[in-house]
Amino acid sequence: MSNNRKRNMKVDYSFYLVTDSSPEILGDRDLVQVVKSAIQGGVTIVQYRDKKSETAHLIRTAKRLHEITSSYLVPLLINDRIDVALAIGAEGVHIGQEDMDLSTARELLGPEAIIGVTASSVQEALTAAENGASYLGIGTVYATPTKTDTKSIIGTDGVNQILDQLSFIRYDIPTVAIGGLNAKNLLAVMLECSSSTKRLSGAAVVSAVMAATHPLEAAKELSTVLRSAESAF
Ligand code: TZP
Ligand code: MG
Repeated sequence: MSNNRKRNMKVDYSFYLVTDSSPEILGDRDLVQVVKSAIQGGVTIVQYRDKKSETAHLIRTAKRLHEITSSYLVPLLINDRIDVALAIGAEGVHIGQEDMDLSTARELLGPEAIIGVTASSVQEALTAAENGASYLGIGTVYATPTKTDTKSIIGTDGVNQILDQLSFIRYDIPTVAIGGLNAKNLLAVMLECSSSTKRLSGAAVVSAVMAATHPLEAAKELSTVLRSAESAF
């Protein structure tokens, strides 16, 4: 994608899909088709997350995903792998606390790239914000079978501690909650994590869309919930 096209892409973090290629979640379906349906259902930003496949497979799949996401003007981020993002010209990356450090990633990807960082504590959030993260993925909100190696289940209290501190020192950085979110609990989470001074920019899901029998319908339902949360503010 050309740099101009990237610059014109306004980033909408409201409905953030993280992919999962494991057979338990994806079954025998085609990842790209599931992502396409999810975008048609309202997903606004996509992270390609695959911790198992080899580099050549990651690059092939990321290229296919990028063709689809670009055609809907939806940004594509790559989990962990700055090299894969560079290879296919993705809009950015998402990195955790154990991945490449933020400033090195920023040097490699440039000022326009979207670089998201996972934060589970106030300290992690402030450090990432100070070092130029484009947005924060805050969680894990609730325990989830999708990511069992997570150290930190922080609940909505933990999310609120981070949002309160960011707002206290007036950091205006987009924030997305992640972990165990679904159509049943999403509205409550969005409302619990908002006040007159703070608000989540969006919610990220894996299984609520990727494991759904009908990803388009599942995405539509979540999108409706997110819109009703927005209109409640
Ligand atoms: N990071 C924190 S929790 C999580 C990631 C990638 C997985 C969330 O998966 P699900 O299925 O939406 O609970
Ligand atoms: Mg990572």
